[in-house]
Amino acid sequence: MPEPVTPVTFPPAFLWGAATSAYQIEGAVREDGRTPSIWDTFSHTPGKTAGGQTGDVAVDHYHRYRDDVALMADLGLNAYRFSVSWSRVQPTGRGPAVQVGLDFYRRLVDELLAHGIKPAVTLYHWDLPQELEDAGGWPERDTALRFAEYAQIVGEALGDRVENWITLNEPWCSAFLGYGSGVHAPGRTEPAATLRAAHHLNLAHGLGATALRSVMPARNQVAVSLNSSVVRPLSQEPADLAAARRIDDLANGVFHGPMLHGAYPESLLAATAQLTDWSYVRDGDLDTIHVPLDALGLNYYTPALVSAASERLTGPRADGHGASEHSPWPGADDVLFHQTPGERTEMGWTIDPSGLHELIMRYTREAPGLPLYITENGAAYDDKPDADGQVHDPERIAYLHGHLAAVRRAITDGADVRGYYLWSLMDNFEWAYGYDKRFGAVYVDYATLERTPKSSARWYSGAARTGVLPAVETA
Ligand code: IFM
Repeated sequence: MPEPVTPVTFPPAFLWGAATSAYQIEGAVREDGRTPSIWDTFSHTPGKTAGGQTGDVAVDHYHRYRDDVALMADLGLNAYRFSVSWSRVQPTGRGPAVQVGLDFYRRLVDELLAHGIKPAVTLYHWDLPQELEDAGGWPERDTALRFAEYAQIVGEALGDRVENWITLNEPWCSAFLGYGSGVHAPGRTEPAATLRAAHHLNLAHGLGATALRSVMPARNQVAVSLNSSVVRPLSQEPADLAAARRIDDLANGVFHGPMLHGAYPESLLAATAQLTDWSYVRDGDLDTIHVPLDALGLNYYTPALVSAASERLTGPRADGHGASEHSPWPGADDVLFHQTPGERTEMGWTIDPSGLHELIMRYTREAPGLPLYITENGAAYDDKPDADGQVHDPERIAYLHGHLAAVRRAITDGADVRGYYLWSLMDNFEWAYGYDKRFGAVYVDYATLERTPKSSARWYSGAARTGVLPAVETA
């Protein structure tokens, strides 16, 4: 159903934010005691990222954070979601914190608050300290225990001034792309380790949430951000429905099962039984993971369309998660991914705001009463400045309008969505794709690091200032 084009008005307390993550924007990777994370190692390994690009400098936010906060304030944003670099505050992933590392985040938070911008801190956005990967990484239980210690350190440092907390960002990517297809750091391709990693990420979430609460004021909200997929079957044939169910378990149920319901889906355990016996799920783990949440973060870009294949598939999948000979979907070697029809962004991802509405309504049913935030949504385009130095990105404006209208429609339909964080505030390091995929509302000239708000930033600013979506020009 096309989204409405007439004025769309949001509730007065709605958060209008933008999101980023540490490795994608900070740079300064060797400063103030920071040690390498798995993304430093991965991006410096030949052949792992486009053109060998790294986050060494990124957009130098570590030194330019004051300007970046001023930019957000100029745009009228009232919320900002960023992540903390674990390697900056606890360089070996264990032991005492480095105060100078924490001080950077204290200064950033103070700057945000001084400009009336509500910070939301993500503790883990994929950048595990390399020493912890050397000790086995997320497939090892100890990594979850280390995460709890780190969560407590950051909670103690910032809990007095930050109310909104997110334990993990998109644990699916950490586990399934990091240890399954290997297109993300640490680049391992081990199906059984993928599922072990998923469990220990879940455990880290539960332990981390509890650690945060032990040191923070009770008013603070603890959440997790899931890139839950909207998985659609190609047909209503039983085999295609079963294929969609399998991918739904691997994309969604593996995380929301234990987090929201205290159990892994039986169908997931059955489908992966050839690969793992799940014996690393110890007594008490599911209770730990099933810690009550104060909110749920949903990240949405595009839906998935799948069908059953008549035979076992090998080689790259067209599932939108990068090219690898290794599937990120353990136990689903007979599921085919299809390109959904419609216009696509520069990532090749089909634009479908109805998927965001569907996702929000699903979690409204899956977690009744839990406030929801859209913690990421946005689009990459091949943006370039015009002769006048301005960057016009009408496609991004249309994307944002369509998706925000879908959010509003979900609110009308009974969903409790409290805020929206555009991905991303500014162009940045798009992981294995390097710097060519520009997701920012603010254009970054990578030669000078100069920031220029795109026309979408001004459009979004209008929405943030008024709570009403500005009209979209149609060609
Ligand atoms: O850039 C990423 C972000 O780090 C996590 N979610 C998806 C974005 C776009 O790919």
